[in-house]
Amino acid sequence: MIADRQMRSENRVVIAHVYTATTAIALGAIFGVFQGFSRAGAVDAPAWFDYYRILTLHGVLMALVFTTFFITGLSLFVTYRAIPRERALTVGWIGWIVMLIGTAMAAVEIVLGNATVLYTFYAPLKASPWFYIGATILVIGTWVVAYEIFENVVYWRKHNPGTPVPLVVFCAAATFVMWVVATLGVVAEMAMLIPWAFGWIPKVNVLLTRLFFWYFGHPLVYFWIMGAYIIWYNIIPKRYGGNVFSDALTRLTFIMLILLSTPVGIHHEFMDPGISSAWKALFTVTTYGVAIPSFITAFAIFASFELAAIKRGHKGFIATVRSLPWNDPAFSGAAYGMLLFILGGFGGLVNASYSMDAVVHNTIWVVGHFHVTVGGPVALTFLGAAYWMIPRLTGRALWKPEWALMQTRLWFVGMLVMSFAMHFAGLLGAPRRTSDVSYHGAAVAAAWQPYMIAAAAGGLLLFLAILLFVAVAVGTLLQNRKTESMEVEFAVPALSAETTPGALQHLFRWGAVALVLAVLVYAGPIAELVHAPGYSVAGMRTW
Ligand code: HAS
Ligand code: CU
Repeated sequence: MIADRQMRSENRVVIAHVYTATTAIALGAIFGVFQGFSRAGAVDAPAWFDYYRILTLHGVLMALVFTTFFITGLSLFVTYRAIPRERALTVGWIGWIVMLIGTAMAAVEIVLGNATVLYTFYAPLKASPWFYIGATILVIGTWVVAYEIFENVVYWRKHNPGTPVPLVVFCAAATFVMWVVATLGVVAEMAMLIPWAFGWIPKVNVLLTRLFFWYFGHPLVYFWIMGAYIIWYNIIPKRYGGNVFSDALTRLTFIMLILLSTPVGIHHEFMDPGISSAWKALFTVTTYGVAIPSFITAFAIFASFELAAIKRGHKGFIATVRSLPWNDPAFSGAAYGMLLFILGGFGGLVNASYSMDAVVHNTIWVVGHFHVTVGGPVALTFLGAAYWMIPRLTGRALWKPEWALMQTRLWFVGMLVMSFAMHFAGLLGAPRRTSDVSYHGAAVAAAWQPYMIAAAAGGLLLFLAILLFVAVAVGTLLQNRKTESMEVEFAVPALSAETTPGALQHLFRWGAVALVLAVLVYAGPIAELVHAPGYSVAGMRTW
């Protein structure tokens, strides 16, 4: 049994990460609901705080800050609980502080209007160098957290020779192995952007910076979904009395994600010039490859539902679904997230085809797609998991669990309405990232209007859901009612992990293979772009 004092100190580190995430989602939601209303033509951005600055803040806070702090918090939490030991927490705290400093620097620059470059910070849009430096510091902070998790894996292996690393820690560590490989791309990009933003070099190769961005940007989205998968595989089965379907299959899924998350990024650049179609075809193939671990996950999760239902004497699809604990907010958050991901996965497979992407690229369809991926399975699973974590971190009973449940339902409906509307409007040609889509009353633009109003209505439900979430998260801190138990249990497979083949227990070696694979796949496109200096420009501020 690890000492209470030790556990409390660990919890404080995790609380710092998780409540930073909560702050980010609360602020991001305010900017988000504005987006919806602005698109529907119901409000206008004030001249002193333009539409694109608000969009940048929304994207950065939700996609980069909320997700990252939640995943670092979650991963530290599961690692600390699954590998109990007396440990110093200096590294965990340093990680948080460094991440926070980076975030604050980037956020200040955006608020001041020096970095209205949206969350993809594409050149030739040129932000203040301090924005790029802040973002780099945020990434360095995540490496510190990665180190903390890896150190615990090494510790486990040293003290438990021959025993596999606990599955939940394996999943968290795999997520960070993938992340380290992926973030090398953003570091390469920053090495180009920072000197350029300072004016030390006159021009930057725009397409090369975009390529490095997407080398990082796609695995970034898988970093988010792997955070949700950690929860789906290891935490959620306990909510319905189930098991991990298979230890080996889970480890295989995470290893496939380590290998295949990075060499796919050019599927975001199908419509970009400078990269030849042979490379684009290769990236379509790898993109369909990275969908496989998600198909495996869909199978494994439902199989686990079904086995648990059979154990309780229920048979068949409907009985299985009905036997699930839909009134438990931790479960319902994840489960509604899974349902949204069916649509998100479908849209992703559409995008991955060059010819279909030509129809939807840069339309609001893509915005619909990422709201039923990062905003659906990822964010909703995280919010649900927060209802499970917060009492176990603070020792306090959840304040207003019925609000928590209502939050997951509102979010599900809001996201469904908003994303469907965005998908359809996108098919009709409505662009993304555009402040005024009225096009002087053109008939085609008028056809988008009803969808924009539906999207705004969905967005409003999402905003209300966030208010409920923040109320529960903060209310739990303020009230003094103790929780019944702070016990943390992770799902176990029906079969012992000992039967899992040794090759599926490596982490760092697969990370090395992933890096080699990424270099191989990207070498050709990089060589092409290096030889295309025609895309070098001085940069501009369009705001
Ligand atoms: Fe994507 C664009 C392709 C998955 C996020 N994607 C984006 C952007 C974001 C994003 C943010 O190929 C926009 C970037 C920007 O700003 O420009 N995406 C894919 C593909 C997949 C995919 C093939 N995307 C994700 C995930 C994301 C995410 C995950 C975030 C977390 N995406 C693209 C492409 C583009 C793109 C192109 C560029 C488009 C363009 O033109 O710009 C796949 O890997 C998806 C595989 C998923 C599945 C679904 C499995 C379903 C599961 C649910 C299980 C359900 C159960 C039922 C068990 C095959 C696991 C439960 C039942 C109950 C009753 C509870
Ligand atoms: Cu992608």
